[in-house]
Amino acid sequence: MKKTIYVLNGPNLNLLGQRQPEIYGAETLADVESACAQVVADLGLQMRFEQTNSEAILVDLIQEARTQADAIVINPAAYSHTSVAILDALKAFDGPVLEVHISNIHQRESFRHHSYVSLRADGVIAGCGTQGYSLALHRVANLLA
Ligand code: CA2
Repeated sequence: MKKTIYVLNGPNLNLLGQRQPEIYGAETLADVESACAQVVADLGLQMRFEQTNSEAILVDLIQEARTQADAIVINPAAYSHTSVAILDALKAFDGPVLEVHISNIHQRESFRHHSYVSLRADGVIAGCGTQGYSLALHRVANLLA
């Protein structure tokens, strides 16, 4: 049975590739999903890839992952910097959690420097562009092996 990775994306990431390419690059979220699907297949894993603008839906997906997933790769977007609810949900998940930020949040406004999610994440990748998802999936595969 293949292990399952939930790849979760927070608010406004549906706009990837449409605005601010100098910060987030030119790839769309559909491009990121395709790249992740290829990596996951190469690693012998399976994934569910989701994006939502809703904090509540993100919490629901993380709760669902408790029984349906072996690991989580999450770009919580702006909720990284605000959401104790997402942190609490991730704390109830037993497997590896990798946090991804496309941009280097530490090089940006000070309010982006702190992430609640990092308190739970087993690893954080920031500033590697959309390649960060692939890096996170490789790390997850190592942690699950
Ligand atoms: O660098 C990242 O991946 C972020 O998680 C992206 C979030 C931002 O709030 C975090 O501080 C860092 C924003 C995602 C919004 O993405 C857009 C993409 C194109 C156009 C507008 C927004």
